[in-house]
Amino acid sequence: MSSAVEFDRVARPDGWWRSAVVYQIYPRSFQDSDGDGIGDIPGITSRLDYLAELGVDVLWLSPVYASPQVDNGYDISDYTDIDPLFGTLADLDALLAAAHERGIKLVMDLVVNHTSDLHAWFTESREPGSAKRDWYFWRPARPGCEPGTPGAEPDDSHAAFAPSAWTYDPRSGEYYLGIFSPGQPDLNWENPEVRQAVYAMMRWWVDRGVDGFRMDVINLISKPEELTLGGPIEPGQGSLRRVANGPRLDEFLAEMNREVGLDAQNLLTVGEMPGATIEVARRVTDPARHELNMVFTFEHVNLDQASWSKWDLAELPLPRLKENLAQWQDGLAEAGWNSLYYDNHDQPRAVSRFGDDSPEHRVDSAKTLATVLHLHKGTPYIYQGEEFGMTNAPLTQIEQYLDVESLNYHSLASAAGVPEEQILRSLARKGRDNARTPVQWDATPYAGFTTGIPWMAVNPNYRQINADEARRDPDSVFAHFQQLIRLRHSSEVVREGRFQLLLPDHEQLWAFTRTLGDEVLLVVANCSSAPAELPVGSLPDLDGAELILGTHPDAAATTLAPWESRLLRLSPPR
Ligand code: TEU
Repeated sequence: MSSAVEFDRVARPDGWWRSAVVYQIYPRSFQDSDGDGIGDIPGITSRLDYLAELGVDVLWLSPVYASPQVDNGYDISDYTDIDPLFGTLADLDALLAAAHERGIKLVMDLVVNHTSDLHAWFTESREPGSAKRDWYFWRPARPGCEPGTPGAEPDDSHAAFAPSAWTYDPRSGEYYLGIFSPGQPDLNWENPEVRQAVYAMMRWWVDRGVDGFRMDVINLISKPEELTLGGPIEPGQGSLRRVANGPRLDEFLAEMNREVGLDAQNLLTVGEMPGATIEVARRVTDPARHELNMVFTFEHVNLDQASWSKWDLAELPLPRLKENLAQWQDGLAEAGWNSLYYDNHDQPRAVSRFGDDSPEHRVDSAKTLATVLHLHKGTPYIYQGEEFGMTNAPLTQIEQYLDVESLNYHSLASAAGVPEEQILRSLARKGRDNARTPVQWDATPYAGFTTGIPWMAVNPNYRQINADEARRDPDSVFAHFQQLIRLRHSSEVVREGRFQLLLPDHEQLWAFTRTLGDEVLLVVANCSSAPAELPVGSLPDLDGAELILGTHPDAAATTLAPWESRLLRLSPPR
């Protein structure tokens, strides 16, 4: 690997990430600079002033490493080089320096549960008897079956994005494990050589000046001893649930922390953990254990489904969503730390999923959802475009879908006889493609994202919904996010105050307090598209309360308008 280039590092005082707001960039859809229709690193650098104006502290970059793009970069073929699609290492260094100049930190996406099948490690591992054979999971065909014939896979597990988690390799006559897809073979973390190679790569990025890592499906790296994933299971999340939170997870994370100096250098670490429970999160984020700072839970984004297949749609009553976030607040109140998010590159747009993206209510519901999330305790994550209320895209035909997960679901469900309109309904509501349409910068062609033809169609509502319009409107969603970010920076009670859910069963109102010493903040939010009466008797005394941030001017009315929210500072106890 080339020598590290010394960089001026921005200060990273102890626990700095507890008062930070992180902004996730999905580079492919953020800003194109060279007209090829695909976002790139120089494009991100050109938008740093916008991000500084928003006020965010950290950028999380989805993968820009060398990759054949089977899963849009979550299949890495070289961890220490940049894919030409996105630019060069020099471009990345320039972005890092320019971000640091603005006091903005940069966190890389670490995808080390698996590599690409084109990674040199895997190419070597494919050779029977090679020194890297044990860097991946290889198994013989099922007993009594001819290798390479249908049904000869070691077991019947599906992959998240492919019919089988096992792929036959004629080179050795054996099968390798790819929990996500054949293009993403799982690394064998039981092998210390694998772990040390990952740690060396991480140190290389730290020496280059990055400020931390978002760790992709990091709770899958320790897999159950007996690897058989069991019988036929639902496509998608099924396999993950069988291999998550294995017996050596804490050991590996603590070793990584030690070997890379994650805590020693005050790096931000957030582990994406499908299938993680509060108990796992409390352990992993307990500062005394020196594993990770925080995790991404999936519980709240798996509630609007009738089974553990995300495509099996279900309505989500507000009390269930409130309850789940409150459980995580309570579960990590004494030790550990929450991350706070609604959407990312894998989830549909928040305002369409949890809010009301109609022209009448989109702005207020985007603001109110943001107030609720950012006033919980933890580190908030903003996904590109969320800050000005970008919505799901009008995806009505399978030809519009590009994501490997969507296309795999369509293929499997069609083969299983699921009606096309039912498949398209599920894709429209939950497909990852919703989050991957180009960022809508302004009302010029292709929303200012590219001067070429965008890799994915721009949402046609870009003329009404774009960053330029939002920045110029003092009552925009963008302006609301700026205020929320400023609050987090300035208010100790927002950062550290104890959380208490109120009105848990109310179907419209989301209400809670944050308390630190004598200071009590109250959030009361109407998360519905109908007016809601304030149950004054069931709330703290509002007499003398001060409106800190609201969506509507009249903060004294006893009826909340649709999607009206109020952040109030209660008068101190007399
Ligand atoms: O996602 C982890 C994961 O569980 C995904 O299957 C996600 O839950 C699903 O797509 C929801 O619909 C991470 C990355 O964020 C994702 O983009 C990658 O595809 C995946 O890991 C494999 O690296």
